[in-house]
Amino acid sequence: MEIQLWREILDPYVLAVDEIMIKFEHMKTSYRNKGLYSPIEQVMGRVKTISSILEKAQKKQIPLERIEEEIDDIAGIRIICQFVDDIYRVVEMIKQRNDMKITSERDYVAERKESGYRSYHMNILYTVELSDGPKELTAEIQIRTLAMNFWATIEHSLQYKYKKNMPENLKKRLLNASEAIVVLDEEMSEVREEIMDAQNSFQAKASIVADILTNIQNLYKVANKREVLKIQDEFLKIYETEDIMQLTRFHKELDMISEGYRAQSLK
Ligand code: 0O2
Repeated sequence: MEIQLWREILDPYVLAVDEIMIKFEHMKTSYRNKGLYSPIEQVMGRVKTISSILEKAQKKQIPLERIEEEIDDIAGIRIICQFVDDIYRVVEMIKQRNDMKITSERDYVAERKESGYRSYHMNILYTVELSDGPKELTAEIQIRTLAMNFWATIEHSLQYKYKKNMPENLKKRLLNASEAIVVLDEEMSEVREEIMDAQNSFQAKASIVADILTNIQNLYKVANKREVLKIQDEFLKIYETEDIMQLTRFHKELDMISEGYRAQSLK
């Protein structure tokens, strides 16, 4: 197939990956903006390379004209979570969406592959709007923890290096490592509440500080400069104490001051 034709085939998948990634990134930031823990830690995406498509087509004996129908991971999205429970929360979130129609799911977290690979796979139908109208295409979403991703990345490079001839002792070591990853994920889940508390209070503090700084910046436009400098000094003193209660109280007081100026400006 000519390069130009490949470009025509792959372009809609590039758009799909970009759009889907933005949507998941938005989910992540909307949790964080509310000062909440996000089950999504990281979002990645890629369109399969031409050589990788050809390799898969050859392996699965797919004729070139049926590539789009038969290869369902031309568009691939990877969602990385901190904890195993988060994987299932993300799965539920995807199921609630109207713009992603799930066609199949494979839970390699509950039942890992022979290689030791663990991840949750979902195939979806997604519609992109092109210059000549809408196009529905398939995409694969892989959802896994940071630890599962670490294992899969290393194993993938070794698979690439050895092709089908991975030495038996290396396969065994990878299986052992995969078991260690299961234990690591379980251990992390045990301390999940504590980790989440720490992260939640970090997020909450970050969101309060961001709000305070925006308020101070806006006050510079409407209030007396000396008064704003006094507020700013007070904020810095409270910030240094690292006392979240004091910071929250200051945040509320500042909100009232800003509200007062806003009301005055409307008169
Ligand atoms: P790349 O480079 O990741 O894009 P199927 O068996 O087809 O019904 P499955 O398992 O979802 O269903 O499909 P497939 O084609 O075996 O695997 C799809 C993708 O899952 C792979 O993409 C890998 O990303 C990942 N994967 C599946 N099995 C393994 C494994 O044993 N080890 C690792 N590291 N990854 C795996 P590709 O095609 O490898 O390409």
